[in-house]
Amino acid sequence: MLLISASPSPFARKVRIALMEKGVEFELRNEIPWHADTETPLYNPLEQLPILIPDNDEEPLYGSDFILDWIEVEYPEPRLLPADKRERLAVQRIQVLAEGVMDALVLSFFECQRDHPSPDWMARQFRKILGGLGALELRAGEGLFVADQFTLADVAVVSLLGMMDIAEQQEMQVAWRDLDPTIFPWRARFPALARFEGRLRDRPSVAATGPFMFDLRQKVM
Ligand SMILES: N[C@@H](CCC(=O)N[C@@H](CS)C(=O)NCC(=O)O)C(=O)O
Repeated sequence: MLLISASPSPFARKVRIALMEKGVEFELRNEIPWHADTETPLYNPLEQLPILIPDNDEEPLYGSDFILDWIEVEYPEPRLLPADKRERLAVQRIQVLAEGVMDALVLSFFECQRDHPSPDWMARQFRKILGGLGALELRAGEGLFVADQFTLADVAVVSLLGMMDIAEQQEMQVAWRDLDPTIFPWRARFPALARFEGRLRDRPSVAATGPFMFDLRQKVM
């Protein structure tokens, strides 16, 4: 099985963590989906990573949540979605929040690549990032997100928080600080999320998938 991934991508990291948790072997190929020579459009008409290419003749899979659903069906153990339907909905609620923040983060990152970023657009995405992280902060207890079981909720939030580290190291520092000087360090602004990340940091699937920025050499915006 081949996973086409991008090294900083929180969407791809979710899939990597899920495959590792289930002990599924896969080959990892990192790509930069914005470069002209990327193979991304060969497998995904939406031109986005991650893409999972199963070993059999099945079609390539894209859309990280759909890939996670597929993995849960094909490799049910250990479960990353609780059997209890209410707990399952609780997991999905956290996934929606974490992934909404990831989307706003990516939009914000690319707006910063423009010669003249739109202040209104930046402020709008930033509000979503603060709002989403604030909502997750309120829901982060002192254990895992839902019940006592490591689930796709934890996978989504820990992947998002890795992206916050990248944002803190990149030019988002400047752009976001102008909007709210208290955003960084994010661990001080969102202490419950910081403690959550600390509890999971040494888990093998989390430790092995730490994100790092790629070298974006071609102009995107
Ligand atoms: N909803 C998609 C989002 C994936 C996504 O935004 N991937 C980024 C990399 S982090 C990408 O490939 N972007 C290229 C593009 O949108 O053109 C998913 O969950 O897989």
